[in-house]
Amino acid sequence: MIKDKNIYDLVIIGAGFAGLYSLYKAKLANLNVITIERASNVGGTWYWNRYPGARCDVESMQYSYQFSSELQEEWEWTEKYATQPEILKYANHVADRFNLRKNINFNTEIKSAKFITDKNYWLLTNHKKELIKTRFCIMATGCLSTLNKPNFKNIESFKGEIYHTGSWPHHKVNLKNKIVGIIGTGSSAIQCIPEIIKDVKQLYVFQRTPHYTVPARNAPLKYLKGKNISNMREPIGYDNDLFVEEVKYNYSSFRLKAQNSVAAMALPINNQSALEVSEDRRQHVFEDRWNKGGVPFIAAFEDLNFNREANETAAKFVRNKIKSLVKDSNVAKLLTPNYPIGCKRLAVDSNYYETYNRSNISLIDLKTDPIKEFSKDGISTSKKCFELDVVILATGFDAMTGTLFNIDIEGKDNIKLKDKWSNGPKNYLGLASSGFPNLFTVSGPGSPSVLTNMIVSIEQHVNWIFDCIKYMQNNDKSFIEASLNAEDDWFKHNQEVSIDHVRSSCSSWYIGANIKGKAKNFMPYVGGYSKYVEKCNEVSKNDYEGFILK
Ligand code: NA7
Repeated sequence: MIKDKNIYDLVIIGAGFAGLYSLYKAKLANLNVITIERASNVGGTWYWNRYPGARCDVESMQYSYQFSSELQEEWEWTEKYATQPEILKYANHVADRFNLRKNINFNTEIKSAKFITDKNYWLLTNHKKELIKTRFCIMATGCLSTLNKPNFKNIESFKGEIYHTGSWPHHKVNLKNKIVGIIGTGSSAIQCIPEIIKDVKQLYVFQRTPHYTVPARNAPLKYLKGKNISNMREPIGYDNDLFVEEVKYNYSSFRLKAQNSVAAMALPINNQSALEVSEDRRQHVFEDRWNKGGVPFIAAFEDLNFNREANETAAKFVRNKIKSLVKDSNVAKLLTPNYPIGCKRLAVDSNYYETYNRSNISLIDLKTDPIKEFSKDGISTSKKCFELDVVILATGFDAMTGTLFNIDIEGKDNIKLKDKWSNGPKNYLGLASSGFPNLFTVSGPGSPSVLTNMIVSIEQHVNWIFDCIKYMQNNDKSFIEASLNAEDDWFKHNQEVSIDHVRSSCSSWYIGANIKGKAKNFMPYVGGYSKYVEKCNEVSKNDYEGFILK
């Protein structure tokens, strides 16, 4: 790498899990590196999403780094699904344990990034208009970090408090005895509602589309703690009877199972089709998965994601559960989705449906009674005015591209990323986009990212990027750019694999449908994590085939 003390080797944008691991790798490689983070501390999405009930829907023994066996060994998760505060504590622990903080500029936002072709560096500008030069840039900016704040008429006139689940305040929000309205019924609302109902006087849930959710069956993790460890079992993941020590004893084989899977998670696998078993057997398998809890429900049979008839058997099972759990049949009907299960991300909850049996909750169906406007006192729908003390927007994110577009990124020949991607994000392997040399995205569009266990995907991307930088150093290269052909082929492949997949069967943030005017393309790579990794490895083995190196 050409040394010029005014030019960083690498600038990493973001100090969430992708940014932290990138920084760790950069320091290991002795690069002159700085990380820039708009928040006042590390954690990324877990720094911002502090709403009541926020927790990960991937089990904590899997949603954790594996690059350091010491870290893996010493960290003790307390619950099967970690809460947001515990995950944030973990991110802070990682930052301290690996001495990462001194290379992070907090409270700093990058506003623009311009590639200076003749000098072969990126010129970044922060919110204070300071300039930063760097050879390489890693966008560790997260997939769900730009809020979707729908433009409700007169929202600014509301005199009560308004919060968004995705940027919840750091102080405790007092909802005791308040009349609260929550807009949205995605994963965030599904986690939040059963928590806040305990405090509020009355909760109005404004629902546009019902969401499928399965019970988490969260529980404290079990520790043997000093007892004699003999006959350690082989862990498969989501097994409620396992002791943490058993997982740790076999951690590498547990992690390998995740590596070889579709979603980068060790899941109990069933290779049967839902259609080749008897009705009794099918119900038994669904019931068993429902009782054990979590996302393995959608892997109950191997064809739920591809065969609509098979998918319908699972959807019907959940619809029947809603009917049996929600006492008021009209409410149950409104909570029942009519599209394939697993299209929108399957939510994982604790007593979501049961919460609708409480006396202080009302469900408003925005399909038949849409929001007309806000007033100083609350929300008016076409049929009624709701006086509210607090409004919670659980309306999600401008996912995957929103945060990249918030930075004015300009590549070679004055191409802006926003213009290049105006018909949807196009890049090679989700790692780099033609026209934007020496700039990598971690778990961006075009990679499995949000369809997988994110920490595993992040580590794979970051490892690939640093292997690539090392290869460039060893081969005297200072310029890498995805070729147009390679990215066209990858984009085509991406769209092809998504056509028959259940994820394409409804409107969701995966295709940008939640944001007005956003191009509608399937953004994450749905072809499966292990296949994707194989492709990445093949590319690097073949001297970065599909990239132009100079
Ligand atoms: P989601 O899953 O995008 O959910 C947002 C919810 O907000 C969803 O129910 C939307 O209804 C609703 N929404 C969005 N805009 C509006 C307007 N204008 N009016 C009424 N309702 C609206 O976001 P989450 O934060 O819950 O979860 C995001 C991810 O975080 C999740 O997938 C996990 O990966 C973790 P819609 O379904 O669009 O009709």
